[in-house]
Amino acid sequence: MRNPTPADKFTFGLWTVGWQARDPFGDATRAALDPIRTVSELAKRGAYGVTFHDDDLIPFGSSTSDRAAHIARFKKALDENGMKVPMATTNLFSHPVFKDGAFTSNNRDIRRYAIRKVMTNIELAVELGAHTYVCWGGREGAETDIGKDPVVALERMREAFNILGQFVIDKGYKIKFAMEPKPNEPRGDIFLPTIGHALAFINSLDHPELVGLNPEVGHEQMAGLNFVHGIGQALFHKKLFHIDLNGQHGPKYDQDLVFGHGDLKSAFFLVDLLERYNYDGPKHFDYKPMRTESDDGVWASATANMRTYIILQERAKAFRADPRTAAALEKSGVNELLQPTVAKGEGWKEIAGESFDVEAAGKRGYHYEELDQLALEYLIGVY
Ligand SMILES: [Mn+2]
Repeated sequence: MRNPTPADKFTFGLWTVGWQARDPFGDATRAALDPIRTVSELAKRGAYGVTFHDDDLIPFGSSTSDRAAHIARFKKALDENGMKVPMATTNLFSHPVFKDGAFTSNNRDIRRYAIRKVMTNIELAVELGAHTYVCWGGREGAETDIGKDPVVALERMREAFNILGQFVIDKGYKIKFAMEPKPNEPRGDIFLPTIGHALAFINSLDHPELVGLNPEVGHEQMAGLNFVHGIGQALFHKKLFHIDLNGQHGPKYDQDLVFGHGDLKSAFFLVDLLERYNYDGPKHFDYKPMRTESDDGVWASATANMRTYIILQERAKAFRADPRTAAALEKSGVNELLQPTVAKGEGWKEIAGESFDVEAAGKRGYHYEELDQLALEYLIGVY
């Protein structure tokens, strides 16, 4: 396989490789990583850029002069390593002030503070050249259904996105928002838990054109949903603004494994879909190196994400190019789905007047078993 290059547009959050591996049951197992080192280590391995939450770069509560110093040395590292910042986001979940949410906190002053915190970091994101601003509402939810009226909470969520939309319009910023759905964790239940919920919500905004999605593999799979279908719907609505790639083994806590290290078959079909539909945004890895790893394991896991994507890309391409695949797709009728159900000029009357041999059509086999096995053999490299 070839090595990753910036042309692949692989990006990593500072918080991913920088995760110190604190979990609900244990302390940190790794030292803090200086973002400057992260930028150079990732650049060395062929990444295109990095992304950040405000607090990843500028410790919460920093003075104005400290903030400026953190930004200056980060910018210098980006320049020296030719690394980009295509996306940024806000930490609205770590500080205790956000324990009941940010845009949907029951406390109005907290809601206003949260919007202000986002606006401050959007200014920095724009300065660093980002075109996407991710919004993950990790604490926007509840543990008890009596604690927050879900209809009213969505009203407040809409207010926040409308204000932020107006903010970027008034400032003339070329940045779009990408909502990241997640069903639960850290809250018992989170509002807008899936791609579908978020898509419906976006249509209720004053400027829906400014808001799309940043779906994450594990977040949909935590809810037992098919990520490939979710991405299919995001593409259908032209809302795939960004993507978070990682791995997850079905419905359980958010594992944030390396891409492909969960449901590998789903990862293969995902890459196939992204490549066929020419997704050209960043391929952003939002994962956590295992808690067992020391520094070398962290960088090995960063490389693993990129290698897995490229391997799956090469396999998917070879699979599609094989005449046996074309024949199997034909046999299964996959291409028949491309044909509109009604021809030009036809309508319900033509359908109503038709006769059809139901019994004969019901006898047809679709040969998906052969097709699926062929895909699997490509995936595991036996072809
Ligand atoms: Mn996750």
